[in-house]
Amino acid sequence: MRIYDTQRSGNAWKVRLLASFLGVRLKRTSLSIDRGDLKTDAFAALNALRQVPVLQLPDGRTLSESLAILFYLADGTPWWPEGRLAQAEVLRWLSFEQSQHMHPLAQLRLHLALHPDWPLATDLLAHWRHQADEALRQLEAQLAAAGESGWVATPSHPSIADVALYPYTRLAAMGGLDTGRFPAITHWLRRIEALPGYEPLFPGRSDLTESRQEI
Ligand SMILES: N[C@@H](CCC(=O)N[C@@H](CS)C(=O)NCC(=O)O)C(=O)O
Repeated sequence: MRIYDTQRSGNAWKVRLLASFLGVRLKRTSLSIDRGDLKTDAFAALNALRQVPVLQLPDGRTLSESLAILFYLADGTPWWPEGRLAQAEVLRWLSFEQSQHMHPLAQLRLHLALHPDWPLATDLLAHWRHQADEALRQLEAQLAAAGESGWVATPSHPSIADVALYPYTRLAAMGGLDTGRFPAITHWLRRIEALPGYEPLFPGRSDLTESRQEI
């Protein structure tokens, strides 16, 4: 299987991270938003929304949307729990990630760290900060309730909800948000990074996780 990504995409990092935890080798085609690679007709043929990540199956079919790809890779493994209620709980937190968490955190990182030159209304920044803080508070409360050994949506083995929520939480500081205020989040980030197979945003280069540049 092949992943189409960009080097700094948090949504694509979710997919590479899970593949790495599962020991699934993905071939990689890294595109560049700055170079305009996502605007080409060739890329639109892979994903009409012109967004990464895209997973290409060995027979050429493609799948977009990070959470759909996480499910595709995780089904039949411990990262997708058994039982209708446990699965629904994971879906609840995946929905939270897309509707409350990812957008404000990703936009703050994009505008404050990756493209500070892009024009932006200041009230939008304040709006995203408020939303991102609220999302982090919700995540903190959930992790505190889950206890030292619990995970976002599951009690004993991490699920794709942890993988989905990890990248933009880990990258929050680039958007001016201090996750050190949240002890349960801080503990959870460390536990994820200690799991066998953990792969940083820039593979083999943990020092570049908060890089503002493509390399
Ligand atoms: N809901 C999508 C969001 C994907 C997304 O926003 N991808 C960004 C990179 S992190 C992208 O391709 N941005 C380019 C654009 O929208 O023009 C997912 O979860 O995969």
